[in-house]
Amino acid sequence: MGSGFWEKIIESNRKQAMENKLFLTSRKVTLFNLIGSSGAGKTEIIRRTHEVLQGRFCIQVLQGSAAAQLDIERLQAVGIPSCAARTERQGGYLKAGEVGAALRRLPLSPGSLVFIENPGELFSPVNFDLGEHCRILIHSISEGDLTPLKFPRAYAGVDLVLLNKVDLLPFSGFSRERFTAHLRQVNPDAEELALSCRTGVGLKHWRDWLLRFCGESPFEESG
Ligand SMILES: Nc1nc2c(ncn2[C@@H]2O[C@H](COP(=O)(O)OP(=O)(O)OP(=O)(O)O)[C@@H](O)[C@H]2O)c(=O)[nH]1
Ligand SMILES: [Mg+2]
Repeated sequence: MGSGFWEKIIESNRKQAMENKLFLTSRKVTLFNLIGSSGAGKTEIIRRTHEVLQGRFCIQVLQGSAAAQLDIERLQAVGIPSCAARTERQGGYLKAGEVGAALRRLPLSPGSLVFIENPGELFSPVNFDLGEHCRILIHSISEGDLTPLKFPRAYAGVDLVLLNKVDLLPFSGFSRERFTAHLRQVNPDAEELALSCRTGVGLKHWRDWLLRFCGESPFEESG
């Protein structure tokens, strides 16, 4: 496909992303784009984040894949409003227009944090701006430590990498040093936090990072 094809899509997406930003600002809502391959732990991280925030923020979720009904039910079961941003008929990658329409289907209130589960973005030819305030890449230990070099565009475009499933480190041959070096090659500025949804390690640091990002003070008991 010629570059004109992508230029048109990117330009139309840019306008929609601007509209999303205005919509979010007017409602005092913060939007996080959680990028990560299927199984990296996006839903589990959202569920655990909801637990450790202990009601301090209202969390809501947009599913960026049409095959997400099970995740919607999983999240709703623990009181997290969630809806799909795409239908089976929509091809290609998640775009700002779809996010804008889906945001209007969530019960947003001032201070809400919305997470997009975005499994397709790793393979997308461009980093689509969805109007988010922060792009976060979820990388799980089982994906190995070479992935930043395999998908450099995806890793270069994020503000934070959450290294999930660190409980699997002893069984995996994964090297944190190698992973960080590969990440630095493609994105010297990204922050990196390690956690495990299974054991809970690192969840409080992640929670406090989130609070600081939203301009709030951390919980008293954090250490
Ligand atoms: N051992 C271990 N397993 C985890 C951890 N986090 C998530 N899992 C498991 O990994 C599997 C996938 O997690 P999900 O949260 O469904 O992954 P996802 O990124 O939302 O996947 P999609 O919605 O398909 O894109 C589940 O079986 C989780 O229980 C972790 O920290 N450690
Ligand atoms: Mg999921």
